[in-house]
Amino acid sequence: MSLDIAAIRSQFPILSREVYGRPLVYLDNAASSQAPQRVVDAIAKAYTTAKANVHRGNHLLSHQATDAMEAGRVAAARLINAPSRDEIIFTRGTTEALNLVAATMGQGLKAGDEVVVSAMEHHSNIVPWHLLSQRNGIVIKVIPMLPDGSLDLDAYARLLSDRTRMVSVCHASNVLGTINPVKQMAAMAHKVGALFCVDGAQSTPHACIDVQDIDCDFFAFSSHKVYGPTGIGVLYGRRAILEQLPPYQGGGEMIGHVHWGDITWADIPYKFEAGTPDYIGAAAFAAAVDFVEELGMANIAAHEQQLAEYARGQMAAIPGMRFFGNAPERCGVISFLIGNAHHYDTGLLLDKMGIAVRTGHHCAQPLMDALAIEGTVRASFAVYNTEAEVDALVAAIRRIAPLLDR
Ligand code: 7TS
Repeated sequence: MSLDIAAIRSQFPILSREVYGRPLVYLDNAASSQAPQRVVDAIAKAYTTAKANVHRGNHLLSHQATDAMEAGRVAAARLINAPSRDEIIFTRGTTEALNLVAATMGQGLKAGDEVVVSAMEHHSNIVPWHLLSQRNGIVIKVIPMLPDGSLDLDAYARLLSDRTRMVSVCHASNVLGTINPVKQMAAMAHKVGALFCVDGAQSTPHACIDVQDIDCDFFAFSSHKVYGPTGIGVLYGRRAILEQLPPYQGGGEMIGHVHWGDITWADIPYKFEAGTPDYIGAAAFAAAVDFVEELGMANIAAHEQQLAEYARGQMAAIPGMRFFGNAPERCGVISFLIGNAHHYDTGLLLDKMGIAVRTGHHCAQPLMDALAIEGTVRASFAVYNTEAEVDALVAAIRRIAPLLDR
């Protein structure tokens, strides 16, 4: 099914705003996508009709707020085909979800145990493991990349051993766009008895996710990149593992009972949700899932893929254009430099022309080291982007290229 992009755009009032007197061309979706009106409405509805703490009030507003949040959990489970809502833990986002995994399963690791990550990880899938290595001496092993920006799976196979306890990799790279073969990689990890965690921050907005098919033990993503509100994200965890893990943080609602010297934990997922959650964010996320389901993720992915291919084709004709990320399987992320022009200068000039892209190391500094660059300019697409916006980007690059120190 081809999508009616004009009708979709009309659901995003922000897309008709201007910046510096020019129409906004928003191509920074890998950082944060925009939210459709129904998400904004869900937030407003919660604030105006049922703002009350969840799971702890015996009054109507609290019941309604609880039901709305739990509907968000059910929607999140559906989005990634989790077997049950109990395996969906609400977090602040992907970062907190990955910290939760490292902090809890890390308690069972000892010096010399190995955790495998990849060369293209976001800092949120590097630093929590680094912190753990400082605490208990685990060893971090890194899967290298091939020249096209895909992972070297032969090297991955060689890294795995009976010392490997965990493999944690991104499903899609936020810089290169590379989509990693996580199903195959999960099977390889499980063969040596390791757990497999997927950072799905960049895949969940652009691909049909099925955690049961991937057969991963953990899967993390952020609502704000999937047309949802900020401040809320998800960690999926396999039930048997979540039930064994210790809690992450302590506080209200994550307990069975608390008496001096005798504390028990709540059942999953609440064991991992200490304190008042972002119940309005969770409720509004259901509206984002509704938006995605109405369009169909396969249709969204097809539109973005087509747009990215069109953009690559148009941009490739610009003299001096350098692309980063040429793996055969990629999502709608294009990282580039114009000759040796600084990414920051390029982004600044594009911004003045109304085009929002991200510049810099994209929180993936080890990847920048591997590419021997400081940063890139990144254009990233969402379902509401159009060929006309790509044309605007290409025209703007052609216009600014002569002004840049290349
Ligand atoms: N993992 C990947 C692959 C990401 O791209 C990001 C955010 C995160 C984890 C962290 O997500 P958060 O919601 O907890 O912050 N990536 C980006 C980006 O590429 N530009 O801004 C944020």
